[in-house]
Amino acid sequence: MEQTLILVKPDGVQRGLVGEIIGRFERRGLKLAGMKFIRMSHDLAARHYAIHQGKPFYEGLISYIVSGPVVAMVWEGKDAVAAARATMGATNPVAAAPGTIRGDFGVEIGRNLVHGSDSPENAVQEVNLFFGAAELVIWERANERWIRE
Ligand code: IDP
Ligand code: MG
Repeated sequence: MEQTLILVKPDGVQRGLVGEIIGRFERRGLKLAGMKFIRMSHDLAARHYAIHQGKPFYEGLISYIVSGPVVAMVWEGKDAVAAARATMGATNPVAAAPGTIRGDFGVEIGRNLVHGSDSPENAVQEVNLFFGAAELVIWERANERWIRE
């Protein structure tokens, strides 16, 4: 089953939107496999955002992501990466559709509330960067057959 790494970024935590954001992934039908509340180290931030190194927004992105605690989660399901990205909305909240997390709660690309892996390959890397195997929970969801055919 595909997994994706989701972060509630520091603005989402500070604005009291943790429950709202988690609820959207829950209601979507994705299944929670791991969750922790952490303050990201500079080292973890640099590894997580290595692909953006050298871009004009990189320094601001790193200082933003380490500026306060984040909720790190692993959600799983069929096409979990694409489903989560659709639930998040476009990177720039101004362009994000109403009904998405970013479209409903954001206005600024540098304060866009959530991170989600952008491909199944990157999701594997990101899940392993944030979670050890022992931190991921294998469990049977009682209503599974009403969510998945
Ligand atoms: P994504 O989060 O939708 O996958 P990416 O292009 O991977 O978007 O960028 C990572 C993060 O970097 C974005 O979520 C956003 O917080 C920040 N970011 C991206 N582009 C810009 C920009 O042009 N200005 C400021 N921040 C940006
Ligand atoms: Mg990205």
